[in-house]
Amino acid sequence: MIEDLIPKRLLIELRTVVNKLVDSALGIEVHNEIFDLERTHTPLEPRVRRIKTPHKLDEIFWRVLRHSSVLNVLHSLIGNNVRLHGSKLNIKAPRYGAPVEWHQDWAFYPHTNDDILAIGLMLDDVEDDNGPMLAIPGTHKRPKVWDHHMNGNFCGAINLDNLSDIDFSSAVSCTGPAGSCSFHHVRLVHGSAQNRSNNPRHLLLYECAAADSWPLLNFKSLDEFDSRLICGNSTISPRSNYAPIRMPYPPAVGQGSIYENQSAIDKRYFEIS
Ligand SMILES: O=C(O)CCC(=O)C(=O)O
Repeated sequence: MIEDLIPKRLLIELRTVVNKLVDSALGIEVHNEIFDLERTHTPLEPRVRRIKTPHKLDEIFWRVLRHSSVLNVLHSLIGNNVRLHGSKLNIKAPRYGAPVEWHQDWAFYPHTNDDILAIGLMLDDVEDDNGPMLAIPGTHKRPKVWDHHMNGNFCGAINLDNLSDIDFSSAVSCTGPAGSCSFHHVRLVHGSAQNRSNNPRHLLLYECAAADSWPLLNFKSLDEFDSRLICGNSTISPRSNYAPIRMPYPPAVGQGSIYENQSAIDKRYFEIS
């Protein structure tokens, strides 16, 4: 966690853009390319759970990511050559904002090496009662990808059946004032509970990979790939290191966002009310 990493003025500009995007969900009936919707969403009373790929929607998302304070941390953690894998803005509205079940990001997007992290930029003050991201320290160092399958299909959540080697009571919460950022390794076990407070929690997540870490899935074209370079240079010589891999196949019954993937699970850790 780094508190107050993003300057206040930039944060205010970012929030204005985010509010406009959220407002544009009025009239939307079902999940689409941009919006993932709460189960209780209606077109007239929109309830947006996620903006799916904000970096494709407004240049400000790139400007924030390339802010020198963010780049300095990226350089120190995964080097000078870094590519954006993806982005998302998870919105937990007051009282009903949905939980995210325990998972490792690595189960969704295995690469040739695991020099990959996610930045979680808090757009609101995050406290213990508005659904902070929770992480299980040290799990990224375990030589393991946990089982994220259920009834034969990928489900985007760690299968809790017969699970005895994760101590969920050791979870730490990523809290801090708006403008703070968490940086978590791609193999870290993490999740978050429903927002039961009266305060919103908007968390902007950027998935960042060392440029020589190539995805094992969904490669579209070299031009598209290189267009996501955040800093430094790209390479066509991927580096590989040993990290256990379990492919997310057969695909989830609920394809789409992590929330849609996890809708198929029959055992939950975090309660929904
Ligand atoms: O929004 C959160 O609290 C967790 C998000 C997350 O882990 C994800 O979307 O992959």
